[in-house]
Amino acid sequence: MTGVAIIGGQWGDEGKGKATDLLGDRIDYVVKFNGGNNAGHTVVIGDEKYALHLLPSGILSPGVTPVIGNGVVVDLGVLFYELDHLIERGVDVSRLKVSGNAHVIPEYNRALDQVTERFLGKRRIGTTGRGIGPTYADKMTRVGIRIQDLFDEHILRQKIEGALVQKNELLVKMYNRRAFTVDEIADDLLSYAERLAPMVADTALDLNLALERGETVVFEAGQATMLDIDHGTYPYVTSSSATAGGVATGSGVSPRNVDRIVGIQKAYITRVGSGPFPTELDDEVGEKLRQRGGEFGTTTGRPRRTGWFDSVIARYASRINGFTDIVMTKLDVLSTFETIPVCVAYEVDGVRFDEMPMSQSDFHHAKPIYEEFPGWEDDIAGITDFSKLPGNAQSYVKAIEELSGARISAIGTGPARDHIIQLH
Ligand code: 2SA
Ligand code: GDP
Ligand code: MG
Repeated sequence: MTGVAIIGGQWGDEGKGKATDLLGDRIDYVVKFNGGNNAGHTVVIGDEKYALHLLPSGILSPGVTPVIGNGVVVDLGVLFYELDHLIERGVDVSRLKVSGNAHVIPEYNRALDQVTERFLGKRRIGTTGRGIGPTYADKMTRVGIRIQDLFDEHILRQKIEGALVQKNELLVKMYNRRAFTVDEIADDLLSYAERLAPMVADTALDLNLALERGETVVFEAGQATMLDIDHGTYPYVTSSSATAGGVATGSGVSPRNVDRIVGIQKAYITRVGSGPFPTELDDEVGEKLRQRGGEFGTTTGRPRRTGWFDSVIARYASRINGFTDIVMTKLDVLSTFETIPVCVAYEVDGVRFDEMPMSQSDFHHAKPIYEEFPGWEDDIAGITDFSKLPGNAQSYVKAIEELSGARISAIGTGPARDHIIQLH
């Protein structure tokens, strides 16, 4: 096996960081191919807890080369902040490679992200406010600034000047904010150039050569299928391709080289930010899930919305991504619930939908049709053997596998690295 993609099967925070970390000693490269510091991956190793945003979680595994691919948007201040924190804690970060084609997040895009959300009021997306959307918009309208531009000051200033014509118009006239100058943006970006230079590489070439040598490359998605710009609950999505399709464009590696596509899904489901959520539990049961699961944003600390497992979404994600297998995380969180409902289909105005409705209006009105499973009392935290799970937990996993459209290869039973049942 050479190329492995790790993809969120729900609305994010499924535990992708832990899934990547699990493969740690078998991998040579870990690539982030989409998103930026909106992501938040928490990895627990021994007594140490690491929260990573921009850096791929593979950076924690000795011997692995972490890569920030061309599809990522990079906040340079955050990049060096995260690197310095890891260095302080004794992590070797010297192998990090950053694509020269990745775009940077200039300060005006953070300002625009935040101010647009404020003006949207009730219609806001609930973004992380990190400037992700405006930076991808700039990339598409071809006024973006790339990492490689930092090494040609003349071009850099020209590009900033071009971008600021539009940005300042918006900021000042529309949102009553201050204008940015070319100098302040250029000075900020250039202040990172010297330290950044040795990390910048033709990462697409490096990854293709590694794959030709038969090395193992893991592609770690930020966000998830239901937040994907094309396949998610648009417009309540992030601005990048978080699904398996994004691996190729965001890293410069052919889809032919992705041999295994692992879907990560929790034993229940959560969402941060606005947007439809059929199985949401806006009550004390949802609060119990939030508390037991520690469901608070890794990046913003926002409480995550919680709900029962949604197998319509699971089947949809399996298809869109072509999951070869699924890692189910957080089964331990479901202990002590008397019954555990699972959404098997939706009902919209009297019509049953076994698969994702094509129209977003239907999805907004979808009512879950539940099948109920008996729960279990025992604490299963840290169990590593499937046969040691209570019978009802075993039946729950088998039912979810049946409904999800791909086999379950591992089950998470706690946050730590070794809190896992390996099945295949
Ligand atoms: P953005 O900032 O433009 O990407 O926001 C657009 C939508 O995407 C959602 N989004 C996320 N959802 C779950 N987890 C994310 N990462 C952090 C975490 C979130 C946090 O790991 O906990 O700390 O709040 C993430 N990043 C973006 C976002 O909520 C919007 O709905
Ligand atoms: P990511 O964005 O998909 O990488 O996920 P996050 O790191 O944002 O959120 C997942 C959270 O669940 C983290 O705090 C993990 O430490 C934790 N976690 C992962 N797997 C398990 C598990 O099997 N059980 C429990 N209780 N926690 C887990
Ligand atoms: Mg997360």
